Amino acid sequence: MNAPTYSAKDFRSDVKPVWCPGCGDYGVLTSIAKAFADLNLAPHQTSVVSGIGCSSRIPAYTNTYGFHSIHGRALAVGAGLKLARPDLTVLVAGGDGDGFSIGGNHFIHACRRNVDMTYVVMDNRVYGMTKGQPSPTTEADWDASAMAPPGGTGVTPFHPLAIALAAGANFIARAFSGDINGTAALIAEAIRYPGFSFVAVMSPCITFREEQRDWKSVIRQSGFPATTDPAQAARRLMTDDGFNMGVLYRGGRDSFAKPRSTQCSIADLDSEFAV
Ligand SMILES: Cc1ncc(C[n+]2csc(CCOP(=O)(O)OP(=O)(O)O)c2C)c(N)n1
Ligand code: SF4
Repeated sequence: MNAPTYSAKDFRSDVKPVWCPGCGDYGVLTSIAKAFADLNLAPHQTSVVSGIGCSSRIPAYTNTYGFHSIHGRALAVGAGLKLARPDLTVLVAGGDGDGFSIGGNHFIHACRRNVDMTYVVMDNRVYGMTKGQPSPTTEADWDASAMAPPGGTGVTPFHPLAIALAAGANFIARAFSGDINGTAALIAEAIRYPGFSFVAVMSPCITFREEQRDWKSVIRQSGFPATTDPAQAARRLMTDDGFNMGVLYRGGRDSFAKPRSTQCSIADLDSEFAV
């Protein structure tokens, strides 16, 4: 008998998203489902783990194993899941607030540790769920929300791709939520790539950052092929206007594997807790 093949809709749950109509996260949800299907995975071979935020609602909308965890801790949960179930495809997803603010330290160390999983960040440069506060990726002079200080925060934005590169991520790409097929292809490649893969998706919050609707007219495919040289990747990032989509960097590090001495079976665990 032939192995069953699944379509993107098999990776969608019947829970209807509560996102605002037009939110970029719809496109990312579709791309994730398409990537799983294109990789010929089955729902029981996949998992989606998130933190808290509008974007972090995504496990409810996927038909995979899922864990809607706590704010900023999705990568720790995802790493634990991957180490316990190395056979499972682990995709961690969330927003820029969740991943780079409260979760910033986990982000750095997930890149450094290089567990084989994929991190998809829907970056809208704002805290959408809590109604429009500036996030670590918000432009320093953005003050269009009642939640932002007059004149903006005045603080230089965090550069997630540069931080990922410096901290040791093995695969780094930038995508745009409006390009569903392109984003799905980048996510599929990130999943296939060994080690910690980071896909930064520009995903507009049309409610608190209405001007992000214009992203679709300024994004472009990067004219450069991906590089395996971190110094070249760094130069490109530092001279980039932030609108080049595609794979930036493919590294050569081995994925983190749990040392054999720390591996144990369910029976070993059972015996430890026996009274
Ligand atoms: C410990 C903790 N602190 C603060 C919050 C409030 N909170 C919920 S979501 C969120 C930010 C979400 O922003 P982001 O991750 O960018 O997601 P978006 O809603 O924009 O998709 C914050 C600060 C919380 N839930 N838990
Ligand atoms: S508030 Fe923004 S991020 Fe949240 S669902 Fe609405 S458009 Fe999307």
